[in-house]
Amino acid sequence: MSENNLISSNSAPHSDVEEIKRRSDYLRGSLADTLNDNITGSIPEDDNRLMKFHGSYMQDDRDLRNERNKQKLEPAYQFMVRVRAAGGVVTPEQWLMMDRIAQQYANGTIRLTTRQSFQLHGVIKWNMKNLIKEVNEALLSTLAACGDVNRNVMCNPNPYLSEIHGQVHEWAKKVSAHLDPRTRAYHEIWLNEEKVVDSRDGEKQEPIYGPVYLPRKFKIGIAVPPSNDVDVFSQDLGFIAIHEKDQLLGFNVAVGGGMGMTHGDPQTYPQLARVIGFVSPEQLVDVAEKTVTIQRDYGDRSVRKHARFKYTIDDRGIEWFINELHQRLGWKLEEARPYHFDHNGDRYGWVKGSNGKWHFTLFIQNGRVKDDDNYPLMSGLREIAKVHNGDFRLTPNQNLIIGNVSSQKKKKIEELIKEYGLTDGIQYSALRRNSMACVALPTCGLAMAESERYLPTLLEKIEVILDEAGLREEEIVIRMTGCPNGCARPALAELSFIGKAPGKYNMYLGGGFSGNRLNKLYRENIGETQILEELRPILNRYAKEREEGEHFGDFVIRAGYVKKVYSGLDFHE
Ligand code: SRM
Ligand code: SF4
Repeated sequence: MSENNLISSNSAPHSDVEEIKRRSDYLRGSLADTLNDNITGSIPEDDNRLMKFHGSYMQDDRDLRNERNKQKLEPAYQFMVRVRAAGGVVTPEQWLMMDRIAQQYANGTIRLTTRQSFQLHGVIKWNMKNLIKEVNEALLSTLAACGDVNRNVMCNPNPYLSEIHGQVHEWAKKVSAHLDPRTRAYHEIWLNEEKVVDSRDGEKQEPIYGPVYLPRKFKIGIAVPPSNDVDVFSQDLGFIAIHEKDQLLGFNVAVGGGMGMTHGDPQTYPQLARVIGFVSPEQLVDVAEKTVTIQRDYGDRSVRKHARFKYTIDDRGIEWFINELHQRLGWKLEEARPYHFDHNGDRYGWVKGSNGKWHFTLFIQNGRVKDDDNYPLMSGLREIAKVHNGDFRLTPNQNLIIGNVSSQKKKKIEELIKEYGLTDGIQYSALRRNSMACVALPTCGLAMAESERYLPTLLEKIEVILDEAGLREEEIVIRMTGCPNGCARPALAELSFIGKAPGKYNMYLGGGFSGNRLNKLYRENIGETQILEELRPILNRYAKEREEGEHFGDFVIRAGYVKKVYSGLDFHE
């Protein structure tokens, strides 16, 4: 790789983070030493930046922040750890390991994320090394779960088309492994590996990323139509599997999606990925690598807010990108093939896959796996993992599939589901079954408002309106985030709430039911009373005036509440 390739085409001074990465010697920094420092539970800012590449963030418990401040104590520092597996597929043994380390080193809960990973919260610095070692011993990893690299590769966990899913999942794993950072820093710091590589040999250390990695995070997801559960249009690079009669033909390629924005800054916006062509399965890894290198070389390294791939594409134009990609590949993408998405949510309960195995999709409210007095979810899953010999699949909607259950084991697993009262969400409204909320308070340092802890309460109140209107079984996609970074992909929901300040949200309407259209701001900075006042007449009108099969997101556009948005460039207009 030439040195030129590693330098952003942007001539503005690079951000501080670029300097930290460059100085870090391929993500080593002084992490090994600061982890051993017994004086404070925190780590310095430079190391915290690098820590993200190793899959962890330093946080503090925001519920305790003011009180500790008053008492002149340092914040209650703790770490969030993200554990990833391409497509979110893990074995029962890996599930049991996650369960054990959640109890031993974290806050006793597991968070299933919107990118099919696990998160643990509340880990203290001195437990980090053991935790990461145990994750790796179970053949999972935290490397590149965060940071300016390719993140967890998402893949449709579809139990309906198990043959195709199996094949597509294999490709997701290949893309993921190909784009893993190659630095041995991770193994040295966490797994006590001796440093043997000469750090000056950049080609060996990071053949794809180079010494400064990417300008920003990069995300890849693979959808298997008719399900768009991975929200393929929200990905930096999305692949849409094209299949015919259980035969995988290849993938359409979509580029330049993303969700993050900043309130009040029209230079930032959510964007939909655009489909640019078709490739065969064997060409997939090459396309992913070349796309990543284009973003490595042309992404903005001076302004981090503007450093995502969607801005590189929007600034230079999609034609520029296609030409650059063709040049680097040395061959051309074929014309995109027809496909159709029906929905981006999960389908719950038992289903028999085409491989004869059974799959049960459980509803997990906002992805939080824990034991409550009247809902022992975590214990139930632990007991299932002890007898299960198939897999567990984390869905992109924060739910969980007990996958590949053999006919012999089905009865036992059904008994355990019943014994622990585990639910496919049937007793809830279809709105709740199609809901997602990001983590937000108390752990997320960027949260402006509650999300995971508040959405269930808001849903109860909206459900009263739904019941009155006869809409309880109407599937409506609702998402909430505590800030505009968009971790629950709110810009793609038919109805969404994005935190503005404590107790205040911006309300958006009009996203496409299959995740193919952005929503639009409807009301700004409103609290619960106004949210319910605004929603009641809209839902009542929807109940009375909707056409056969018309989704809520389409109705609010037809009824004139908001305009259609198919490009992020129109999001703020
Ligand atoms: Fe996210 C940052 C949680 C999926 C866009 N995200 C964060 C941090 C790490 C906060 C921070 O930087 O201090 C959050 C940790 C909170 C906590 O306490 O756990 C956080 N993001 C999450 C998760 C756990 C939300 C969830 O409830 O599931 C998801 C973990 C995914 C994973 O397993 O890898 C998560 N984040 C997403 C998604 C959705 C997706 O990837 O499909 C997005 C929008 C898609 C995109 O990237 O465009 C997303 N997170 C962001 C951003 C905005 C990036 C940008 O373009 O500006 C930030 C802020 C940042 O990076 O500076 C962020
Ligand atoms: Fe935190 Fe904002 Fe992401 Fe929610 S959307 S987890 S508040 S960064």
